Amino acid sequence: MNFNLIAKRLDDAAQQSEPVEQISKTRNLTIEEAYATQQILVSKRLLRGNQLRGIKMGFTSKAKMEQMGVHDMIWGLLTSDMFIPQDGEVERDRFIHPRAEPEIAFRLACDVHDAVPLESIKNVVDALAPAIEIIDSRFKNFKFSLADVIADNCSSAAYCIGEWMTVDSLIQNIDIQLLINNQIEQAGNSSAILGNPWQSVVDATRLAAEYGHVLRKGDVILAGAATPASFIQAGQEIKMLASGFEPVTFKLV
Ligand code: OOG
Ligand code: MG
Repeated sequence: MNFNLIAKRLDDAAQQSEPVEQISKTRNLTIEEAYATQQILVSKRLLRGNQLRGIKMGFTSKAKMEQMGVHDMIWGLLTSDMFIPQDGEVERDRFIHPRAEPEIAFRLACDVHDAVPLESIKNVVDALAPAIEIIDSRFKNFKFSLADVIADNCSSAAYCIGEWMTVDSLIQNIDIQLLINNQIEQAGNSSAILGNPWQSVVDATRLAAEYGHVLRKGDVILAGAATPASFIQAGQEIKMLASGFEPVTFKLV
């Protein structure tokens, strides 16, 4: 099966909310091949008129790596059709087996072509915000190898961003909770994200530069979840609380 065919299968799976077998059951893609497949997959979304909105980092915390059984940082692309407005609603039927996880979002102040070190990372970011990501693996039973999940655009499905705050807002060592219908589902601390969520932005710029992906002013970077993800169902209100920030919330309908 060529990359284009794999990308088409994954794109159809997402469009039809029907899971597919893991690629790794029949073919072991290298990491480079998996990212090449991801590119083709995302280009299909762009051809339908969607726009690139930034990137999401994955497996930047031990909690997430252990939950999913993979052990390397990954990155995927966010597109305009994935955006859920704050206090908005999103339909359950758009997804196969959606899970929600608490995230921290960063917004780029300028185009970024090169890797940016930790010392100067705040110069390229103009705002940060609490966020919730919906991940929805296109593979059966939400099971995958590292190459599988990369090819599947890192399970990207939707994201909701709370109120943007200045870059001086404290995001290191803050408590984070994911609530479903006002019950605490997941609790963690932002320092679980690579010791410091800013490090995830540093790694995002490094990986984007390595793969020749230019990050644009206004692009969003999701730093990766600090806690495991929770399955969500129609009728639920999903909320993220981070100390010092306004809550972010949406409904799955
Ligand atoms: C892959 C996406 C991981 C994160 O925040 O670590 C991710 C998955 O768990 O299906 O978004
Ligand atoms: Mg995530």
